[in-house]
This record gives sequence, C-alpha cells and structure tokens, in this order.
Amino acid sequence: MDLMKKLTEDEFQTRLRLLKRERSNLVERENERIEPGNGIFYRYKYPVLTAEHTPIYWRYDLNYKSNPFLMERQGINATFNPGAIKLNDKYYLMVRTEGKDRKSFFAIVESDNGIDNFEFWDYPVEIPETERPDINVYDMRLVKHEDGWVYGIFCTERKDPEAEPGDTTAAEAQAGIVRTKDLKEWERLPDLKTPSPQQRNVVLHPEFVDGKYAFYTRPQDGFISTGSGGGIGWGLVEDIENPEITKEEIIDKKFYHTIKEAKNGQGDAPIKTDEGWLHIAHGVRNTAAGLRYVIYAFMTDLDKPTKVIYNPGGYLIAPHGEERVGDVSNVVFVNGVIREDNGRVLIYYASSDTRIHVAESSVNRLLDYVKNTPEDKLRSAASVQTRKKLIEKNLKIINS
Ligand code: M1P
Repeated sequence: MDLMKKLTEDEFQTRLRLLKRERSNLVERENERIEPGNGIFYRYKYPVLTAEHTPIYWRYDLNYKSNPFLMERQGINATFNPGAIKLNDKYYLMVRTEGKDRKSFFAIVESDNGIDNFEFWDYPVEIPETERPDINVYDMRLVKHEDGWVYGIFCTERKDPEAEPGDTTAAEAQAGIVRTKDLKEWERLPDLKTPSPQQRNVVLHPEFVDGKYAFYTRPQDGFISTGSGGGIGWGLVEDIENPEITKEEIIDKKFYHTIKEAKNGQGDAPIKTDEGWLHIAHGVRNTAAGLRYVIYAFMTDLDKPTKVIYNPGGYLIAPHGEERVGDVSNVVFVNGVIREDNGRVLIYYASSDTRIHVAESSVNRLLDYVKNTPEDKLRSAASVQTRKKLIEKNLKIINS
C-alpha cells in the first residue's frame, strides 16, 4: 500500500471490516478458568477488558470524507480499576477508561456471565460536576445501599490550590459522590469532607450504622504519600446530601515490613457473611523497582465493623506474568467485587493500571482463607516457626 495516498472507498471499507473483525474476535472470545488454581481463587486466561475492547466508533472517525486514511482519532490508553455491580442478572463494570490525553472517565460495560463478552454501552458516563470542576475522575466504587440508591464513590483529582507557582504536578485528591437508580442518570452530591487534607479509596458501607452513613476512608497528607494517614479509616456521616466526617478512626493500619508498609486502601464495600464483614483491599510496599501493589483480605466484626477479627498475613493476589507490566508496573488493584446469591465471588482487579482481570472464588473459600491463614508475625524467625508447624503436621500424614 502506498502510504502517501488516501485510501480508496473500497480500501477504506476493507480496512474498517478488518478493524471490526479483530475487535469482535476479542470481545466474543470465551474466557477459560486456569486450573488447578491455589484453592483460594481461580484466575482466568484472558483479561476481561483491555483498551482494544473499546468500540471502534469511540476511537475512529468512520466518515470516509473526514478520515480518508481511516486513522484512530481519539485513542484509548487503558481500561482499568472498575467498580462492579450485579443488577437484574447482569454484571456491570464501571470502568476507569483513560484516553491518550491521560484523562480518565467512566464507561459502563455489561456481560451475562461476568467473565467474558463484556460490551460497552454506546456512550461514556456523564458525571455532573460540582462548582469546582474535576480535572480527573477515577476508581469508582459502586455500592447498593440499604437506603435504596446505588452510590458511586470515586476519586476526584484537581490541581493543588496551594501549589507553588510553576509546580505543574501538585494535585489534590478527594472523594466525589454520585448516586443513581439505573446507572444511567447520575446525581452528584457534594464531595465528602473529612479531617484529612486529602482522601482516596473511599468506600461506602452498604448499611446504616447507628442510623448514619458509614464510610471507609484513606486519609493522606499528600497526593501520593499518605504521610500521617495511617491506613484504612472509618467515619460516620449524618446527612448524605451534606456529607461530612468529623471523626475519623483507623481500623486497618499500615505496618512496617508487611505488604501494606507504605499504604493500603479498601477495595469495594465489604461482603456481609454470617461470620463478619469480609474485606478485600490493596496494600503497597516500596521496592528498589518502585511501589508494589498487592491485594489482601481481612474480616471485621458483624456488629462492630471497626473491629478486625481475622487478619491473614501476606497477600491474596499479587501481580503475576503479564500482569506485572503496564503503565504503572507491578500493580494489582481492586475496587470492584461482586458477591452472588449462590456465594460465588468475582473479584475484578486491574493489573499495572492497564487492563482488567477477574478472579473467581466463593464466600466459603474466602472465609476459610481469612480464618485459617496465619497472621503475619512480623519477624523472619516467627515466620519460620509458623511454617514449621505446617510442615510437622504434613510430615506426620506423609510418613504415616
Ligand atoms: O498506580 C497505582 C494506583 O495508585 C493509586 O492508589 P493509591 O491511592 O493506593 O496509591 C490510585 O491512583 C490507583 O488508581 C492506581 O491504580
């Protein structure tokens, strides 16, 4: 093909057919569970969503006259960190979709089975703004609250008003709040006010606590560093239309020489079980290669959601294989979990701020995991003793 020449109309149509076919093959590809797994959860062979899954008509101008090379006009860089919800037997992800201009926005995709065939709705979601426009919005947490609304809590990022002149990177993160009945019309409420200078990874608890709305927070002094903000916090809000937390307490601390040494954050709303609230969260530690994000679990008391009752040591999911590489490498991040009526649990996690995967488990398996995984004893010698107990127990079986 002569790259200097415009395409003929026939060439344009042939190229368009090829683009459409490639995309359909990707979207319609059946996903495959990877056996044997580790008994806690299963990974799937393919990501459930990538930038290439976005519709052709979101990226290309399909008019021959205005786009005679049929080139991509508005590329998509990544699809990651989705909120997740199941409504009327359909699985919905509210995806952090990032254009090549680095702006994130939300897009809804739906599937009948939750593991493949996710298709985009025609248009991205239009989130109303407050009087202080958002510069970037991301990491939606969708929660069906007992008040009847579906709430979306997301990070709204703006330029730090205190930034020194010439500082073009200092940013401020806060929790934006929207609510909906149908995922189509969204009402914007005021941003959450808290005692902390910045907030990210804020999640709404699905039930009232003492008649109030309850939030998981992640207080932080700066945009990246949490500083004195010591972990996953908790606070109550009297009026959701004027949301303010006046007292914030830390319920799950970051801790030296653990998988959450640098920071941590609540994933989606916790899953209610007979034995407590099951939390799936992310923990971050620093390495010579930069920050490493993993996913971990813990459980809080059913009647007192601020009290941690099980605290398994180590991570539940860490970046593996191709998951390790992307825009921000060595990251797995979760903000969308679906618990089904039959106890199946789908954990939608993104890898390296680039693509979305699903891990499949069940309430029973995760309960077993949080209850029977030894806690981190915080010293190498103590870890050896914990492992020795397992080995001794097993050698008795092997040698009997
Ligand atoms: O780049 C990794 C993640 O960084 C942030 O998470 P945290 O606030 O815990 O550092 C978020 O920007 C998240 O979107 C991103 O995946």
